[in-house]
Amino acid sequence: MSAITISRIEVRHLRMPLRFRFETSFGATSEKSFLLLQVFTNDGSWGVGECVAEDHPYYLPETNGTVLHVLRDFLAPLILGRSLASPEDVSTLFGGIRGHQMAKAAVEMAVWDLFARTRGEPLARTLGGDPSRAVEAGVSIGLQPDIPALMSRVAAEIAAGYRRIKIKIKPGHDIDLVRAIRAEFPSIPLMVDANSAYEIAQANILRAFDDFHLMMIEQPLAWDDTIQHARLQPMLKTPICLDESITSAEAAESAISIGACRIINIKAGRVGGLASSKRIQALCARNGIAVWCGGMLESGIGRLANVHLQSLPGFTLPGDTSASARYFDEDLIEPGVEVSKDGLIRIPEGAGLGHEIVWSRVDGATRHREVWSAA
Ligand code: OSB
Ligand code: MG
Repeated sequence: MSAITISRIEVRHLRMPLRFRFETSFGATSEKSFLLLQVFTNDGSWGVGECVAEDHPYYLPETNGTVLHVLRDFLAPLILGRSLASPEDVSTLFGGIRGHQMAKAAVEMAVWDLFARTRGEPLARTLGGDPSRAVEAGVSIGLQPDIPALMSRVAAEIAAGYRRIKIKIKPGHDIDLVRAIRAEFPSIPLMVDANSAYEIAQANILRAFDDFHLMMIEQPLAWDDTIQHARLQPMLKTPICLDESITSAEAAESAISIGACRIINIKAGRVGGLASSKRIQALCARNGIAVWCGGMLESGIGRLANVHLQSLPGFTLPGDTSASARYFDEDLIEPGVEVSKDGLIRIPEGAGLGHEIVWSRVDGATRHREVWSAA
């Protein structure tokens, strides 16, 4: 495989209306506001990466503002004009910059797409995955105004074929929600995500979930405190899954070594990219830690990257990758990501991400654009 040199980077800020209001313990949104990054070579080849940062630092510290700053002032100058033998070179180049995983991942994922397109193969193959694998789709349901509203959402998603239901919880909106769902759906694969809304002093609430055979509790405690999760896990029968706390392969290794979780949610954007995701997946496989692919309400572009990532063998649990049409009236890709009646997603066979990007729609959603070129 010949080396690739990136000569130009184009970043855009897009806003797209969501088809529903999505509420978590850290806030609510009805709009997807994100950065899209395209890398180009001198011969006109390109790749695209979607950044998972949001407008605010309530999920993790990065924001669209910090990402744009770090991209413009640090990451773009490091990568422009540099010869890359493989996508793995990107994280090495960025090694001197601490944190800013979402900013790094946006560049890295665009470079993976560029390599895959250049080779004329699906991203899944470039990643070393099995492109014939069927991806099991789960769904993440936000906090609802009341229990009847939640029950109708759950029923609709089960009817749509999703293989696992995740609901968001927060103090005061937790056990009652699970009890109501279990009364009507005693055996559906079910889990909860607290987005760090609890403290270990509330372990009695979290222990009450043990009666409802949940697949897992996702990130119950602080985003930056795996020690407390390690204290909590032996108090529960329900496995703890970490999301926010896993920001790198090193963080995953530490969390596993102290027993802070039995399951890990991998989001390429949160862990610095796809190479880091691969490393975490392999580490988890060696340690008997189950893995699934998280989601960040991505447009079709980031959504397709998540589909390809799940071609890797360790992704044995249904992920938060749902159909494009669930989120957007008009996604940025054609066709959208589709979920079959039995809850499966097929990995696209075309080069790179594999579906057409509708650039007129990208243009329509763009609010700001910057272009940086090699000196
Ligand atoms: O915690 O997994 C999370 C969305 C935004 C920020 C954090 C999370 C989520 C989701 C949505 O749960 C998953 C999806 O449907 O993309
Ligand atoms: Mg989560």
